[in-house]
This record gives sequence, C-alpha cells and structure tokens, in this order.
Amino acid sequence: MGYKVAVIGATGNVGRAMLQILADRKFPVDEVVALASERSVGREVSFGDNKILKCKDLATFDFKGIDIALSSPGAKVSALHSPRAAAAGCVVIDNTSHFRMDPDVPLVVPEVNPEAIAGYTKRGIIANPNCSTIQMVVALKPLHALGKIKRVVVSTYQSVSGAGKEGMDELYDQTKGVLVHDAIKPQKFAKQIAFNLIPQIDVFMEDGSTKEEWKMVVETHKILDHNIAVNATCVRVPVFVSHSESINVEFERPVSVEEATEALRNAEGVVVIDTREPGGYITPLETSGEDPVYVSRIRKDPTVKNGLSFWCVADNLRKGAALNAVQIAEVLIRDYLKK
Ligand code: 11C
Repeated sequence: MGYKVAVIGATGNVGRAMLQILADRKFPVDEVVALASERSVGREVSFGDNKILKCKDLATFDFKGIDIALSSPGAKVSALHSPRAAAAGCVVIDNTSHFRMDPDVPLVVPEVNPEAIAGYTKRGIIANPNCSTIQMVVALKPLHALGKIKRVVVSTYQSVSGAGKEGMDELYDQTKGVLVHDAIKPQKFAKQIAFNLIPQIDVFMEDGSTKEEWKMVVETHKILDHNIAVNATCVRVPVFVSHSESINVEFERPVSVEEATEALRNAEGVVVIDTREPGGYITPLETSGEDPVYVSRIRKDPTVKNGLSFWCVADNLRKGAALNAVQIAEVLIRDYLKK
C-alpha cells in the first residue's frame, strides 16, 4: 500500500522538480495530487515521464486522507495552507521560509540532522531549509565531525532560478536584449543581471545584511550547531541553475587537506572533484540536474590558525529544494509513517 501525496505549488520550478523526483525515486504513491493557485487550475503538469496531472485549486482543496504534502508556493500562501493541511492530518514538508525558525517545526537536511524529523508531531510541519544553506551544511557536517568548526565565511554565487521562473526569464530576455542592443529593464532583480552580478538576494535587514545572508546564519545554527560563527555574503550571478559557494572554515583543531578530502569523499551526498589542474573542479553548468553536493578546490587557508577553504556547488532546485524535501519524506515513511 502506498501514500497519498499532494504537491503544493505544482506549476513552479520547485513543484515540477518535486513531481519529477517523486517519480524518479519511485516514492511509493497510491495517488498524487497537483495543487496550485486558482489561476492555474486545470493546467497540466507531468508526474514522471508518462503521467499528466491537472492542477486543482489549493484554496478549496480538502487535505483529509492526504498523508504527505510537499509544499512550495510563496511564504504567505504556505502560512495559510500548511497549517490547514496539517490540521487535516497530513504531514507537510514546507519549502518556504515561513516556518523555518519556529521552535516547534524541525528544519531538516537528511544527511545532517535526520533525527530532528521526530519533532514533526508538534505542528505536523517539517521545514525544508534555504537552498544556499542546504548545500553548505551537507559539506560542513563531515568537517565539523573532524575538527569542530568555530567560524565559517561564505560567499555565494546564486543562480537566477532561485528567484523562480521570472528570474530565469529576466536573465534570458536581458541577455538577448544586450546582444541586439534592445532596452534592458530590471524587474525581478534590482539591477541588470545579464553580463553582471548583484550583491543582494532577498530584502535588506536593519544591520545592512540581506535576509538571504541572515538565513544562512540562523539556519546553519538550527541544523548543525548554534556555536558556529557564520558570516555570509550572497550574490546573484547570471547562471540559470545551481548555486556555487566559496567557503572558508576555521576549526578548533588542526585539520589537514588530506583528512578533510577523505572525510568529504566518504560523506553521504557529497562528491569531491579536485585534481588541482585546469578544469579539475566542478562548475554550476555541470551540476544542473544532478543530485549530489559537489566539492572542489580543497586547500589550506594560511591566514588563520586552523583554516581550510573550498568550493561547493549544487543544483538549487534539486538538493537545494525538491530533492531535499523528497528525502525528508523518504525518512518520514521509513521511520514514522510506516504502512
Ligand atoms: C534564492 N535562496 O536563490 C533563494 C530562493 O528562502 O526558500 C529560496 C528562498 C527561500 O533566491
């Protein structure tokens, strides 16, 4: 017997990836329901390679009988409908920022803190972290086990798909526009993204950091360790899919490049590509459509006592969002919702 699964926000970048990944990983479903806003009712989305689902209206959908909802609409929509789904007895895996810092909602990356899933019983909701946090903590976990991390400095190079389909369209249209000397008007982003980069993701906070940077700090604390100092600078770059990160780590104890490389090679969900020659590293283009978190350029940081630097790339729509949510659902049915 399988599960009844709803995908909320089924027409978005992440919703479509959720449907594809559920099918690819043969998640045991009896029924899959695609839910979207009223204007998308009746729109068709693919479930795997040969099944078409027609979207139903999220606002009027009755979640009674649904076992699990994978939810990726906007944060405001989730605020309204995730608790409604949970109240009907469905476990919601919510990909928005709305519930992440709620102490009664576990924030989970299955390779890092799967045990936190047990807390789903409090509100019936499990939060999926922000994409830039997920890939970083997957890489930090085996390093933290080696040498106890004191401080992390991260600079991100985030693709436009993190800003949804409109972000991707804006990069495409502006790139064409630049090449044919047409008007370039930023809409989704604050400045031109084509042939440029923008040191702002999400809104500004009072202290001058952005909300994306704040998320990387507080989410790393909640998922991995409250004692790690994190400083983040988040930058949007003209890449369609996959986020890249330059990460500097300072440990309490000395950790050699060889030890770190070995630990990363053995870590769940991590692939190391690091041959220290031209092209012997990963780039975002190569990771699009891939599941692992890739690590390259592992080297000593001689400017601090026990420091290492590395490069980390992952598909933000898959491991950064849809895949992580499906992996949470897999642990949930294996350990908590057995049929
Ligand atoms: C971006 N990381 O790349 C964002 C997208 O908190 O779930 C995901 C926002 C979030 O723009």
